[in-house]
Amino acid sequence: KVLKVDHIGIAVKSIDQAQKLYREILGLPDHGRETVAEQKVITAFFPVGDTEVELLESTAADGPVAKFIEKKGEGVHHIAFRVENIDAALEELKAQGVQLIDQTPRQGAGGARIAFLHPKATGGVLVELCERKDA
Ligand code: CMX
Repeated sequence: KVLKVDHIGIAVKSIDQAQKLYREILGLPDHGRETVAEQKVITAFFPVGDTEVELLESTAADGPVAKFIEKKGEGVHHIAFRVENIDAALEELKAQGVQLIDQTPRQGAGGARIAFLHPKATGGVLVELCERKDA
């Protein structure tokens, strides 16, 4: 079951630059930075109501976010849906024949368990499933 939009991921060249808008101009609280080394990104979370904006900056020229910006420019990178049980959600999607990038969950920012659906199955939008212990 999808509970809500957990966060919207936005690919930026520089979190330091982009945070000016989110923190200083829009006045959103800043939940700090976290490096997800395995995915070669630094993330910055800004809560908005009961969801969050996640800025993503690449830590390497060959990282997925750097490649995304090279191809499409800065912009919305993914939408993450919070699910109750990510293992059950993935099994259900597999049973329905939905193409996945991740067959099993991996570690996301903030200790979440995450998995990506293939953009081919979602009309070109990268969709992430996300399970958090604090749900
Ligand atoms: N939006 C739309 N399409 C995308 C996409 C995006 N953000 N990222 C990749 N794609 C497309 C690619 O263009 C490619 O399409 P084609 O097959 O037509 O060329 C296809 O999806 C597969 O992409 P890929 O890069 O070849 O596949 P990988 O398995 O190597 O990587 C992915 C896919 C999505 C995991 C990776 O690109 C990515 O974005 N990883 C970073 C994830 C991230 O943001 N991590 C931080 C998360 C922290 C958190 O949210 O908790």
